[in-house]
Amino acid sequence: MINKNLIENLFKNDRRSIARIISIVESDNLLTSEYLREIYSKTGNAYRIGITGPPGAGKSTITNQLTKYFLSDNKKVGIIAVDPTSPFTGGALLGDRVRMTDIGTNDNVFIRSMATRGSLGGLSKKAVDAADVLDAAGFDIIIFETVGVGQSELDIAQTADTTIVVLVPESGDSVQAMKAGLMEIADFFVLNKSDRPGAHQAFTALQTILLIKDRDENSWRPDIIKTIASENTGIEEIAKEIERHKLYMKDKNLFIVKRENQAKTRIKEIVENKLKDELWSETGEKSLNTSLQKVVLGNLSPYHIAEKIIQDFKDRI
Ligand SMILES: Nc1nc2c(ncn2[C@@H]2O[C@H](COP(=O)(O)OP(=O)(O)O)[C@@H](O)[C@H]2O)c(=O)[nH]1
Ligand SMILES: [Mg+2]
Repeated sequence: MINKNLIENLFKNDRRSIARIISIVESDNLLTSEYLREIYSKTGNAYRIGITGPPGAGKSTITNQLTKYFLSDNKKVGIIAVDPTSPFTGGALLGDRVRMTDIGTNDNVFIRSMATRGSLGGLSKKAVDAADVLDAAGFDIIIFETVGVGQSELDIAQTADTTIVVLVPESGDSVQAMKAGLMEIADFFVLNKSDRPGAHQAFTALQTILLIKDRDENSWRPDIIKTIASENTGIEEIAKEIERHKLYMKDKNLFIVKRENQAKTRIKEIVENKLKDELWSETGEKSLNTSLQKVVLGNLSPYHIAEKIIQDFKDRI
């Protein structure tokens, strides 16, 4: 059963209710769909920014500074930090938390860390669900901070309206990023740690890679913003580039298309998850287990068993 009071308080931006509903969304699948259905009409107003890149590139520092910038513009900011590379739960982002304490105590900021518990795929879904909760609670901006290493982080980044890829001057970083698929998802790049040696060469190398990419005259061209996040240098430029990208999308009617694509991906994921859950609910799992011996002894092929399980499933629904 959902708690209507909790939802009423969520709409009033009550912090405890926000935290409570995000916890429910993180842990309980059945209640999740009920809560998300109930709050959905209040979502869609927050602008979603994805910040991704290799560990240590300065994503948390940028998130922190950018949040301060938005706060000075009277915006409410929700932050969802996802770090599946860390084996710890909750405490995974302790370092980030310490650094974020100055914004963490602000009433107009809500920070949620999500570490990996079980599957990575589930993590991106939960992060997006949590973003809906923050959206419904009235946050103007939602920042996803994710480590750019695996498919799941790419998924999360793609649910953002503007995706920023953070790189640093370390040799080969841009080549690595290209391999990891980060180049494809970046609406623009931030070359952080521009105080480090090699910053200029890294900038030129990245520029060259971007030039090679085939784009027609009218399409959006990802820019590169140089920053020294730890000194708050270049943060305003990031905010302006986000705004420029947002206006470009609205201008070309791409914003709606982007949101439609996000909805499509999400609906597909929900359908697939629900089907999977139903499929492997008791009977499916049982019929699988009873068939294993036949497969191992060579009597029946895995394809044969799979077809039978699918047929049984179809008969059941
Ligand atoms: N030299 C230098 N260090 C930075 C800069 N930005 C962040 N750092 C430092 O780099 C380290 C990693 O930053 P963090 O924001 O935690 O990176 P994340 O793992 O991408 O979130 C921290 O010690 C930061 O203080 C910068 O522009 N220049
Ligand atoms: Mg971080």
